[in-house]
Amino acid sequence: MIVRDFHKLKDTNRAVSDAQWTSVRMLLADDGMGFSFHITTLYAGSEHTFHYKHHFESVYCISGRGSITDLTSGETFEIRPGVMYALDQHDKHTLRADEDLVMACCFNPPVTGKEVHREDGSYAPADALAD
Ligand code: 9YT
Repeated sequence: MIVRDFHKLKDTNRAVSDAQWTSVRMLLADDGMGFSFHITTLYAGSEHTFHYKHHFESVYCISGRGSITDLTSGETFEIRPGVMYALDQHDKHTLRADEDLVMACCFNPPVTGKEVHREDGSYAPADALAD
């Protein structure tokens, strides 16, 4: 069994940040679960375009308000506590945080922890990250 506390992990290298978001990786590829599990906070007023071409991702809103636009269909959906979206088509999307958005996210295949967002908004596939 793996038991971890967000409040302890947020001060370790499992917390990854840039100016607009921070993400605590509760589970990563080397935990062997077949998915990674993240608590991601997108800061109020920020906007993000992501395109996880090599991963499926589902995201559940714990707190905050914002929106997500599917950049293929042009549809926009409100994000509020209780709402989940799943990027089952590797959907390119823009997220907007009207307030700090706290999201629980799962990635399949799991993120290794070494990824950085590439210019196209994707993370490289895990086999491209081998040392
Ligand atoms: C909300 C969202 O897309 N989170 C992605 C995970 C985060 N960028 C991370 O942990 O890398």
